[in-house]
Amino acid sequence: MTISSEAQAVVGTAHPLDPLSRAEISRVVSILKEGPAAGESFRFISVELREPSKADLRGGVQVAREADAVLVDRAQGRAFEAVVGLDTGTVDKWAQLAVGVQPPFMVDEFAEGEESCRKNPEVQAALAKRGITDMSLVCFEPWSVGYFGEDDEGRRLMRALVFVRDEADDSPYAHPIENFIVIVDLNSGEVVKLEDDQAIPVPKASGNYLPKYVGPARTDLKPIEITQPEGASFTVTGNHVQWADWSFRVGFTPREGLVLHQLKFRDQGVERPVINRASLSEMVVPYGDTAPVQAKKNAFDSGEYNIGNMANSLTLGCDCLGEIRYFDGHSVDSLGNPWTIENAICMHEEDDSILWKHFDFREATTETRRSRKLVISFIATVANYEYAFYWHLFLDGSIEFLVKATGILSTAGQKPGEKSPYGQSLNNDGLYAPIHQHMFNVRMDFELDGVKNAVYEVDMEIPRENPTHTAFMAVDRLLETEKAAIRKTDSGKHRFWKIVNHESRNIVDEPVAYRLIPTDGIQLAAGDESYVSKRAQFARNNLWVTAYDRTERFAAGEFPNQSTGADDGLHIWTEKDRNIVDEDLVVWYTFGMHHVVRLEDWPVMPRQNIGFMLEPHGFFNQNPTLNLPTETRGTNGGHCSTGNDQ
Ligand code: ABN
Ligand code: CU
Repeated sequence: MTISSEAQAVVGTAHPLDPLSRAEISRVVSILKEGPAAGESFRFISVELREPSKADLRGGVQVAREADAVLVDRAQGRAFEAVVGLDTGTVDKWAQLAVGVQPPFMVDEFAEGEESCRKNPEVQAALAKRGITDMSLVCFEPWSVGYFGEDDEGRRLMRALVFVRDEADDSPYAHPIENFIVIVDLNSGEVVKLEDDQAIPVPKASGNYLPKYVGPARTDLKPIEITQPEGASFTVTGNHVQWADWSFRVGFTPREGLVLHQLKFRDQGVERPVINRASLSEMVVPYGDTAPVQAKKNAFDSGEYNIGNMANSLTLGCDCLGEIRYFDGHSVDSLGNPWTIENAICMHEEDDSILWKHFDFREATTETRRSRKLVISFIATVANYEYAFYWHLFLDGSIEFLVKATGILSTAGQKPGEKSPYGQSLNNDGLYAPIHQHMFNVRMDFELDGVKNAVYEVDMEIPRENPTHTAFMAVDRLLETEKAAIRKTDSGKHRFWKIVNHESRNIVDEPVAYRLIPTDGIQLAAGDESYVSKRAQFARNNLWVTAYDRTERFAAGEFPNQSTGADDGLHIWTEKDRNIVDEDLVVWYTFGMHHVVRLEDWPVMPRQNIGFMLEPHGFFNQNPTLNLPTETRGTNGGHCSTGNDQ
């Protein structure tokens, strides 16, 4: 029997990497409210596990259970960071952050900010002038104000994009009210500014996708049922998962959502560490359109909104199919109440076609082995878009990180008859969707066969001596320091990167390695002089490698909301140019989707896949999957080995 993580925490048996339980979150909140956060004006941004140091974890000592908390005092308009000891019941750190540091939005602020706009008489009057009077149908979409060189006077600001619906479940994104922006101070609820410029007609045509608008569903698709009569092949003990040769711990944070800890592969009976910690570290979605409202759209969906808090409760047969194991995500609302996203993470096995095959044409024998993957995923809704994040673990030691982008385009209005060069017209009624990019950064604390690793860039080269004109080779170049390891993809050179352990050698006396296959390795299109590029420097390049520092967690820095980009993030840390050869290092990969919108993305976007692969590259001495069973439940007598004695 497995017991819930909450029960474990209460009886004091939580693993040091288990996320805080609801009971622990409540305890942290009480300790803070009885201490420095006593005033009514304090609001909670996040309460999460303060992960123990690697040294403590490795030392196997009894590790103190600690929490990191971030708060805002609305009265002072200042943010605070706290460290709370759960065993001691003490506030071990209480620090006021610099003026202007704005932690991510709290979920409650979305509704509060929208309400502030809706009830504001000036906003109502301005909308009435545009012929819009039913405020219940108006949507104020709570974007962060970002940073565009203006002095925000330390205020916590929301920049609401405005849409209007025909009825409650009409899609608002079909009806943008262009050139109309409301800026709200989220601490005071005050409307600070109304940008009410050139009115253009609100596009009227609907963009609905609900069954009631679409009509009867097709009936020709027969059911597909996934059954595992003997159950799933994984075992789950608390947050620890063992599946085939893989083992890991499942984590969840408000900022990152799903986290994988201590990912290991059992090779010939030996547990070999691969990655100590892996998660989505940041995202940015900059728009390329220069129209006044559009040019300021650049959402840092992790750092501005805490994408883990946006996780959906997943449902069987819709989000995930098969023999599912769910994990809940625990967070906190702004008043300090523990809040559970049930079934925030889903885990299941999927068939994955063939893994390997050979037909011996001389002997007329065939050997085929099926591939399967373990899928560990969560799906976040960040206002208009959905992002489904998947870690796929394969039997041969490969790992895939996959993002499916779906949901609804962020739209704009243009004068009827006009066609913006910066976007795709979606109808003939003034609706268009500007070009943009979805940029992701994944942080991977590699520990390939141990803590000390190094990274090589591998390019295809044509040797100068090439008498046959057919020569090409793969050439390794060691990336020695952090600055040298700031790299871009180069498909012309078939570039990839290799993470190695020089101390651990394979059968041919080469360092064992994993390679990072840099698919979707695009770079930020916005110019270096733009504000968004200065804030999202992680997205100017694809590869970054840093010497491990537990405080360096997020690619655009700890608090990117309203930040200038001048103080924190990968571009600042790598200025130190630390040695990264045979060190404890962290690999950061930036990839993305250059979203040239198409008509088919409307009114709801069929998923677009974006991601990258990590593959063993001399990590094993040969294909590690020769021991896969030949038996299947297929129609050929249940064997994928024909003509051979079994
Ligand atoms: N998709 C950008 C966004 C995220 C959260 C809230 C508003 C807008
Ligand atoms: Cu897009």
